[in-house]
Amino acid sequence: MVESLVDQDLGSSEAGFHPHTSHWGVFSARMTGDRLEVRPHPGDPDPNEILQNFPAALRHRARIAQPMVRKGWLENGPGPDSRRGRDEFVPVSWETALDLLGKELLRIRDGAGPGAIFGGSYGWSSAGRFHHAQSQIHRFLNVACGGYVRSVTSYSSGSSQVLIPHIIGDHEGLTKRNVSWEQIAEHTEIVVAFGGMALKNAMVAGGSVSQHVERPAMQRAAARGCNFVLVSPLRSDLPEEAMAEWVSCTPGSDTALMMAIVHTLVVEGKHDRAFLERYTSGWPVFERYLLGETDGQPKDAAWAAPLTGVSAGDIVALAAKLAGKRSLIVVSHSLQRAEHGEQPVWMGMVLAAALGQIGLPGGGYAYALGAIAYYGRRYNAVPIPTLSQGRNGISDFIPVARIADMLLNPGDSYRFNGETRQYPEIKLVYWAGGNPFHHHQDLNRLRKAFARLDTLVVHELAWTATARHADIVLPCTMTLEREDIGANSNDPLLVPMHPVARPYGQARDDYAIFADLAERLGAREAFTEGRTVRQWLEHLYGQTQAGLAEKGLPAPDFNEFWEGNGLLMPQKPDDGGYLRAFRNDPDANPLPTPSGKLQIYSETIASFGEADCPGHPTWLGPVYAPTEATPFVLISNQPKTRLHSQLDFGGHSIASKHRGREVATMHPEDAEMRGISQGDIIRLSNERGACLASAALSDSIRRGVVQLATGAWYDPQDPKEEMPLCVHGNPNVLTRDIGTSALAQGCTGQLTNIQVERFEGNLPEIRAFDPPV
Ligand SMILES: Nc1nc2c(c(=O)[nH]1)N[C@H]1C(S)=C(S)[C@@H](COP(=O)(O)OP(=O)(O)OC[C@H]3O[C@@H](n4cnc5c(=O)[nH]c(N)nc54)[C@H](O)[C@@H]3O)O[C@H]1N2
Ligand SMILES: Nc1nc2c(c(=O)[nH]1)N[C@H]1C(S)=C(S)[C@@H](COP(=O)(O)OP(=O)(O)OC[C@H]3O[C@@H](n4cnc5c(=O)[nH]c(N)nc54)[C@H](O)[C@@H]3O)O[C@H]1N2
Ligand SMILES: [Mo]
Repeated sequence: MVESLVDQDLGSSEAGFHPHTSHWGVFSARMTGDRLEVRPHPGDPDPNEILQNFPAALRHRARIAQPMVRKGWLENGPGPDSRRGRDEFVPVSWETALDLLGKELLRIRDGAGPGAIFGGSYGWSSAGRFHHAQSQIHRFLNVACGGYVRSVTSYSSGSSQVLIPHIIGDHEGLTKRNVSWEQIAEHTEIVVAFGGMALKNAMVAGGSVSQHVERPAMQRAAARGCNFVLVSPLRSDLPEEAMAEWVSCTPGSDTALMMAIVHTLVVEGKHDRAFLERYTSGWPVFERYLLGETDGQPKDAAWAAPLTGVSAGDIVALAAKLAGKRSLIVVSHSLQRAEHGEQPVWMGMVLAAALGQIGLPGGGYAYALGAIAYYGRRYNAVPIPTLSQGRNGISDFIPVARIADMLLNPGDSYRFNGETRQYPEIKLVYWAGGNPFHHHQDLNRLRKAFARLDTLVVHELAWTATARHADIVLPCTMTLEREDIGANSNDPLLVPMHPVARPYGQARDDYAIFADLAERLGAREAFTEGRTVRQWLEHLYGQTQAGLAEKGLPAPDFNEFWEGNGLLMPQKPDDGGYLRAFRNDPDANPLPTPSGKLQIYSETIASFGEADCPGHPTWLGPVYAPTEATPFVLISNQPKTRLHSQLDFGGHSIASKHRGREVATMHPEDAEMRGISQGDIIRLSNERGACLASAALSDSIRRGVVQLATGAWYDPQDPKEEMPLCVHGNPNVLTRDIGTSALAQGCTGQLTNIQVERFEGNLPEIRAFDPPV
């Protein structure tokens, strides 16, 4: 299905257009005076509109023009300070900024030691294999500071990354080399997508993507007669092309729904006993639980109906539709980004195992398919360019979403993946390429955590709330202002990324900033290895070139690649990966789990003794049941018109707002009861905070649910207050900062409970995109 791109032109041959790429697709761009034009790759069957955030963003006033130091830090030096995020900034020269920061890094490195530096720096930054901010900052901290406390797992898949190795095996293999879109188009008879496969999400891929194939693949499958069933509180989680049946469920209830489907299969004798016997371990223990033999509660359709909001009849009918078919169970990342998020991921595997299709073409379990464009594709057969990060002298880490806990509770112990660990004492946090005021939960708590630091350093291209909370803000270039190589291990096109515009103001590349800082720490040569940016690109390209040569394929030299329209890399066959191999011969190809099989029961997890993640999938009760004070469940999912918070000031993102606010969707009947009309400004609140949004009414959302995408920049009405109102619509002022469970400690940002009312006051101004004083 992925057709050849060799003959396709990136559009760069037309006067002034330069090839480039992004998380949103390959494109070419042209600057005429101050006007930027962006054109998607002509070979992309379904280009992503997010690309259209670039033109207005490139020279927007939200960009950072020069280095800045927070006034309080400049006057009083490093130290805990509750003025962070409330203080003024003083513009300084690069020389001064780097001298101050160099001195501060030396003070920490040679005093408290690199174990007092948190360099996790989580975030998506921008595409490009060399100017990849995470690689740059980690390499710098390793080479020049002796290391840093890092973070493990991700906000995306914090609980599945810990769970899956215990029960299935390799997480990367499960998501990236398993059931493909090509297989679905050809073979699948029924797809049940828990949390959906929304095109808004599938259109994004970290690094680069040259073809958006999801829509045509679903269209082809549906035209062939494949049945799509969407289980979600939002109808838009599958595209129209899938012609899906919509099962509207209560948020956080999927585990119960899956259990009831399996219960129905078992009592009707329609589960695949031969598969369970041969390929899984622990089914008998789970079956006793399922049938109610261990706790007196059969997990049948009548039990699940009130929990899920799906009628018992519909559950039984869904089980009947699945039995005996080439079925595919999809569980989205979002389901595990909530309290007890391990359970639906585990139970999804059990459901797929009970249906017996795992390992067959187009069948089985495709965790996270459709969440990102690098899932469900073919893998490249040659390595893509990768910058070495060096060796980290510090072994300590935290699960990524525990950052505020760490800063607020140094020395406290916590559980993670069967271990009892201790939070380190951090003095300095260094961020490049991420936005914790986008990604983290309970932002008022995060502000308190950041107030504890001696120093917060941020490299940013724009005045995000994270930059506004920093002590030292260093302006960096945006991707269009530098040269790089774009690639993704699941996309065949290697892209020469030509610069399109000059750096904004005094902005510099992260690499150049780190090189000059490394000099102040006596490590310039070790950091740069004496290479210019162009020499690094040639060096990194050499990894792919060598891979091609090794396979006896044409391996153009760097200049030829650089002047060309993208290099097509060979890909591995669409072979179903390790699950297919396991199915074909489980003795020769056991899974990398303790039993070598799918673990329906895990002795290892049971031995950890965590009440919130027992040894087999368990219904742990509703977490997000409405209360009188907070009668709604808020879904804060990924935004359609941008990637996270990136370029929220771009044209496409701004156009999706109403009266300057982010739009929140709710059911017309819920709105009516509260006197809310389409376009009204509403106030969303709970015990942790409050924000404004603009109301959109739709019957494509379940009653009792409100949806507000992430990514509107945090905009406190009065930053001096302890719990300021965010006037723009950042849902993370509402979400709870708690781990999924003691097993995985994943992010739980997707769901929370809230109150909603019409906002009656004078509408406050949006200042998120104005540079600070
Ligand atoms: N409530 C809630 N919260 C969530 C989620 C949710 O579902 N609900 N989802 C979570 C998920 S899955 C994720 S992955 C996270 C995402 O969280 P992040 O990845 O932190 O979000 P981004 O907005 O992509 O942040 C990237 C930042 O890097 C900057 N940047 C871009 N290019 C460069 C560069 O070259 N150099 C430097 N120094 N900076 C650059 C951008 O301006 C931007 O501010 O959010 C999580 N947060
Ligand atoms: N346009 C765009 N695309 C993106 C991103 C972006 O920021 N913008 N971010 C990318 C990243 S980093 C990631 S990790 C992926 C994230 O991929 P996901 O986590 O899968 O994406 P979300 O949009 O957060 O959630 C998908 C849907 O799950 C549904 N949902 C929420 N809770 C429940 C529940 O309890 N049960 C059921 N059945 N459904 C539920 C919501 O309706 C939501 O629309 O997306 C990627 N794609
Ligand atoms: Mo993510």
